[in-house]
Order: sequence, then C-alpha cells, then structure tokens
Amino acid sequence: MTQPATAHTDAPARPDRPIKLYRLILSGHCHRIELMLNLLDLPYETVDIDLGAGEHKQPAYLAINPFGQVPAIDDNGVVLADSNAILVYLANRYDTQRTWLPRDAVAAAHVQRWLSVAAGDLAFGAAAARVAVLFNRDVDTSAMVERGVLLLSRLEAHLTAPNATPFVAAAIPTIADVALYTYLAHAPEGNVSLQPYPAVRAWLARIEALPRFVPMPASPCGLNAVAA
Ligand SMILES: N[C@@H](CCC(=O)N[C@@H](CS)C(=O)NCC(=O)O)C(=O)O
Repeated sequence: MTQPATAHTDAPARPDRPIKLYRLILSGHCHRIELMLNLLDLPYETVDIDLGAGEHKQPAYLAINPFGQVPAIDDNGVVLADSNAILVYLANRYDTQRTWLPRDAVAAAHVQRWLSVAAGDLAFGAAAARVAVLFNRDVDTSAMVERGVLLLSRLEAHLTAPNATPFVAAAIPTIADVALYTYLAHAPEGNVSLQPYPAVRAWLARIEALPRFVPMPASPCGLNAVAA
C-alpha cells in the first residue's frame, strides 16, 4: 500500500515502554530532552544522576555515556547521548508528521544551523555563565556573559528581520527551538538579561504556550536573585 509522503514507515509512533532519561534536573541540556518528550507526548521515566557526587564519572554511568555527561537516553536498548543527537533521534523516530525535523534539504539545514548555535555560542555563553553562578564557581564569567549578549542580539535581529518566521527555523516549531529554549529562558540566572530583547521574549512565550510544555525549575540566582 502506498504511504502518504509525510508518513514515517519504519518506526512505531510510540515506544513500547517508557524511554529512560538520565538527567540532572537543573541541566538545560537535560531539560531540552524532557521538553521534547512531552511535546511529542512520549512515555518516559527519569533517572537522576548525582553530578555533585561524581556519579557521572563512575563506571556504571560511563558505560551509558563514555563522555560522562548528562543527558543520555535508553529507548528499549537504543542508548544515546548528546542532547542534540537525542532530539534528532526522537524527531526522526517518533514524529510521524516530520514537522519537528523537516525532510526538506533547505528546511533541515536551517534547523541544523540553530542546533550548532545551541552547542556553540549558547553552551559556552549564557549556559556556561549560568552554571558558574548557579554552582557558585570562582570563575570570571564576563566573556561568557558577553557571548550570551551577542547571541541574544543576533537572535533578536533574526526574529525581527523582514522575512522572520514565528519560530527560529520555520513558521512552526522545530527541534531548533527546543534546543535553544531552556538556556535562553534561564539566561538571567547567569546575569544575562532578556529585557532588551522583546522579540526573543515573545518567541520564548510562544514555546511556553505549546501544548504539553513543561518548564525547568527556576533558580533564584544571578539577576533572578536580585529580582527576588
Ligand atoms: N554536548 C553535550 C553537553 C552536555 C553537558 O554539558 N552536560 C553537563 C550537564 S549540563 C554535564 O554532564 N557536565 C558534566 C561534565 O561535563 O563532566 C549535550 O548536548 O548533551
């Protein structure tokens, strides 16, 4: 029988059993996976890894992710690490409509471009500043904050350009939005303000309005501590 062009024929629409998510609850990398699992309405269970106690560097966890980082998932024996790789997997495997990661070459490249931003400028800018503040690390965060500010001003320009779309890579949400969301929404915790960026704040609100959106817990640090 001929399948519709958009149907994903080689995978079940839902996992047989809950997907196991190895995580740290205050990690934005982990939250992006939890958000995606919810947006796709997939069953999952969480396994909290105690990074403070070094559990992520113990043999049991290194067998799951030799890089010793969270997140990782186990989907009925398919074990994967790296948040963006996991987003790609979940979209390819379970998004039957292929809207979260389009098949079209140009559309997919737009998504990948922002995944790279999430793994680069975002991870080493606003996210790194937040983790330093959150865990009270004795490091100079000024270069991280500067990188976060530069990314936000670039994103503001992207979202207000004449050909701008409501979501970063398309008119509808994609995994690029999911990859960028958490560390940008929580940037004030690392002393990176969102106030000068109304288009970015409107975009964050559009993600928060999606069905089954789940937040990451807020931490009263950085600009949030000042505001509290
Ligand atoms: N590229 C990885 C980065 C993940 C990452 O940096 N995870 C942090 C927590 S947010 C971690 O596990 N850090 C411990 C370490 O690197 O030793 C991903 O996207 O999943």
